[in-house]
Formats: sequence, C-alpha cells, structure tokens
Amino acid sequence: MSRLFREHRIRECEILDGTWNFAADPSGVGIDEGWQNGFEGTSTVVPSVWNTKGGLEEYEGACWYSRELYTEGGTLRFVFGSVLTEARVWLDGEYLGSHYGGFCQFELIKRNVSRGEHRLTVRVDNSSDSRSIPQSGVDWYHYGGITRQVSVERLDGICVLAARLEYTLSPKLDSVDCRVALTLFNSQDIELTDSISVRLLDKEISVPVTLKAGETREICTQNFTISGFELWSTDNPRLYALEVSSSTDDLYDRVGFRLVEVKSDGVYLNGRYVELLGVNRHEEHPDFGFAFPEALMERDIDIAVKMGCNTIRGAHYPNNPLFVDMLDERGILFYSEIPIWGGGFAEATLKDSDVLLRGEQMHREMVEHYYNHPSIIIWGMHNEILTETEAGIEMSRRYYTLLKEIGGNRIVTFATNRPLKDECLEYCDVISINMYIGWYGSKDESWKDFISAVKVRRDSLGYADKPILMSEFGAGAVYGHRSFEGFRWSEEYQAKLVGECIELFHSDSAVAGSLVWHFADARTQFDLTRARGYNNKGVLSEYRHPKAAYFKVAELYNRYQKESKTNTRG
Ligand code: ADA
Repeated sequence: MSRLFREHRIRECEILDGTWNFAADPSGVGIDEGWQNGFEGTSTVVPSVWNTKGGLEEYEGACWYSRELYTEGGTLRFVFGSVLTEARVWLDGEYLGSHYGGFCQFELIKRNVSRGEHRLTVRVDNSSDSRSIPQSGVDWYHYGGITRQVSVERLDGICVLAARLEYTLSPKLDSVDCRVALTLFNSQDIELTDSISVRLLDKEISVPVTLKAGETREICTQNFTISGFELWSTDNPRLYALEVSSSTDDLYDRVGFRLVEVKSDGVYLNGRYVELLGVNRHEEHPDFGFAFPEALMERDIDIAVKMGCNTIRGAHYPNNPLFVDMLDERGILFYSEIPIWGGGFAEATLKDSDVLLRGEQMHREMVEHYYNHPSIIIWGMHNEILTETEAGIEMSRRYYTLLKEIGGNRIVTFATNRPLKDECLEYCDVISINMYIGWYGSKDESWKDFISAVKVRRDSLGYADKPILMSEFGAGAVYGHRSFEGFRWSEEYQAKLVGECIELFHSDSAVAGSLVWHFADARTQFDLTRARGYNNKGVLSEYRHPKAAYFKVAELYNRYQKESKTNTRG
C-alpha cells in the first residue's frame, strides 16, 4: 500500500504503477473472448481514471488492464489501493479473485508462482445502478479505473498481514493498556512455527505461533501497559512506530494515543473541548479524477490549515491512506465514511440484503485498513438516506452496532438531511446535519428557527446529550462571478451565507462544529442542475483558486482557533 513511510524492511515489494496495456470493453465480450489471456490495447498509466482519456470521458462499463511482471517466484500478494468499482483479476489467465467497491484497498494471494515473467490482468467495471454502492444517482462523477497504487509482494514463511493496536487510556491519560491484534498467514506448503515480535515504545512482546500450510489466523498479544508517552493531539500530533516481525516478514505502522469523547456541548479530545472547524472534501481533481496526486494532497492540506481548519470530512468515501497519513502528521481530525449516498436509494434498496451486505463489507474494510490512524475520530455510516423509514432504521441500527463494536475509540454518526423527522437518532453519537437553508428552498426559511426546532425535537426524544454537527451547509458560486448586489451564484452570496452560518453555529453551545460543503468545486454527473457540470459549492475552484468564501471562512476559523487557546471548557 502506498504510505508516507516504508511498511516493510524484510518483505520484498514491487510497485506496479506505470505503463499498462488498456482496452475498453463496451459490449462486455472480454471474458468470453478470453481477454484474460491477452488482448489488443493501447497503453495507459496506472494509477489513473479512464475518463480523462479521449473518447472515454463519459464511459461507464468494463475496461481491461494488463502488464507483465517478473518474480523470483513463491507466494505473491497483489495489493490494489483502489479499483473503481469492481475488479476481477487473473495471473497468466488463471482467475485470482474479485473485489467489489472502490476507495479501499484489497489484496489477492497466489501461492506457488514460478520464477520468471507473468502477466497480471484486471477487468475493471464502474457500472452503476440503483443497487450499486455508490448508486447511479450521486452528486459526483462516476470515474472508472485503477485509481491508487498497485503492488506485488513476495511472501515468505509466516507473514504479518495486518496489525491493529487496540488501547484504552487510563482516566488520567498517563498510561495506556494495549494489545495488538495480528493477522498472520503461513505462505508455505508446510506447517510452520515462528515467534512474532511486536515492538511499541519500550515494550517488546513475543508471540509464539504455529500455522498450518496456507493458514490465516488472527491472534492477539497479551495486554501490556505503556507509560511515559505523549498524547496525539491537534497541537502535538505525536506518532509512534508499531513494528511487527517474524523471522521472514515484517510490518511497520504508525499509531497515536488519544481519547475521543462526546458531551452535550461537543467533542472532547484528550479531555479538552475541540470545536470541529472544517470542510468536506472530495478527493477529486478535473485532470486526475479520483487518481489524486500526492503533491496535491499536501497542497490541499496546506490550504485547509491556512483556512483555519482542524477537521476534514472525506466526503463521501475512504480517502487515500497517504492523505490520512498526512493528517496524522499534521494533527487534523478526519471523518471517514463509505459511499452510501442516499439521494437516489429507494426504501426497497435500503432493505435489499445484497446492498446491506455490500455496505457492511465496506465498513469492515474501512475499519480494517484505517484503524490505526489517530486522525480518524469519526466513522460515517451513510449520507442522506431515508432515515425516517423502517429500512433506514434497520440499516442504521446494523451499521452503528457494527462500528461501535469494531471501530475503536471513535464517534459513529451518519449525515442526515431530515433531522426533523429522522427516526435514527438513537444510532449516532453526534447528530450530523446536512442542510442548505439559504440555497435550496424558500428564501424565508430561517437557520435560527431550524436549529431551535432540531434541538426541541432532539430533547423531546431524550437525546439532549447528543451534540449537533453541521456536517454540510453552503451555497454555489461560480468562480470569478462577482456581484455588487450579491446575487445567487456569485462569490459574494456564497461568502455571506457561509459566514453567517458559521457564526451562528459557533455561537450555539449545542453545535459541535461546522463542516462547510465544500473544499473545492468537484465534477458531477448532475450536469443540468449544476452549472458547468460541477458542484460549485467549493470555497475554492476545482483548480484550487480561492473564492471570496475562502477568505471569510479563513477569517472566522482562524479567529475561533485563536480564541480556543484561551477557552477554558474541558
Ligand atoms: C448533499 C450531499 C452532497 C452534495 C450536496 C449539494 O448534502 O451530501 O454530496 O450533493 O448535497 O451540493 O447539494
């Protein structure tokens, strides 16, 4: 997986990014015609999206990718950072497996591979419909392709496939009770015994293990206590190395210790109140789609920090782990969710057992791959689904229970656009609200009345202890469209509305924070209701040029951040 640091010092890894053979398969004949054994194509670069290639801008369907690789042989593990949306993979024409769902890593293992040249082939399909996740009617672009790094690893002996640090801080936050859950795999054809070493700060734990040929097993270290560490926080994002090794393999990750709590007035990090001041951000760019370049990730973070943000919502899917690594380093809080974007999901679809299972699988994968990131303080279950219906309630109950069970010390929430009739408030730790008063709907609606009505309903349902997070609000502004009169679609209109919202939310002690919709304009398939084919509610243009709203948000967020240093709450 591409990370900001080296994950392996023993395991041999080769990055397979670069030039691949590529062909679109619009009539879906590839498998029947045996393209898994080879096909005529043109060259393309991986990672990328095909929608930036001439002729495929609006293409939805299957495309094929293949490339050669050389290996010394043995057990190979192919790691795909993200393939949108369904991947089927072959090695030398032999089927290895498939994966459904973009935006999250998956791996396929093949044992007994011979030494020499091999051909890796991937069929990628980004078709969407009413039951796909994301479903067809979403407010972003259905890019397709191999959008994050691909690599191949050579496994030897007993291997460490995953290591998850589970910890509980003491009440004084000066010591931490830890254990590490390890996923181990015997890559050989014979039973093996080894000793796994786990190192974290001054502790080194050894775990003896015997695995049958080809066996995968999750085991946990005994509990151990650490003291003399620094907490991870927004001011001091202290990270520590978690190193796991067997005699033939290793895995390195970074962890941080922090406590996330929710009280009626908001979110507390390590016992200190933190007002969530942030933006929603699509990991998308007109020139690269979802194959978002690393240097731009860093630039986006620089811009967000300058804007005074301490929080980013990865709307609406798990972001590149590299980006989350950067957030870990910079002390920025992250809200990570899966792409269940409700707009077009009918009630029947929410009940559909395949859809429910797909969503569950995506949550499990998100937790599995992102568990150790201290910056992730919020798991988002879904966005704007029909939470007043039986199906919405059941989906929320199911995912909330799951994420509370497996998600570690994190807030679990979902973004609702119907808080005055939402029947799922039981299934969230903070009430995250997407609302666009001042943009959609009548000009007479009042934000103040709306927030009061939400609080009255929340309290009457017995959830007065759950703070409100304004997870989306904003207005469209076409970059460069200025207006003395402050007409809609002008930068002035957006700046005024967003500024007034932030000031109102900041002044209300029931509101935990504001996440402006959104960071930068992003391409959408809603091209009739969205000028230019973009969602224009970015405070930056798609090329990261600031609109007037950027400066308004920066003024307010930076002021609040300054004031919070003297804030005595918590
Ligand atoms: C929703 C949705 C966003 C975006 C926004 C808008 O709240 O979650 O993805 O579509 O509305 O711009 O209308």
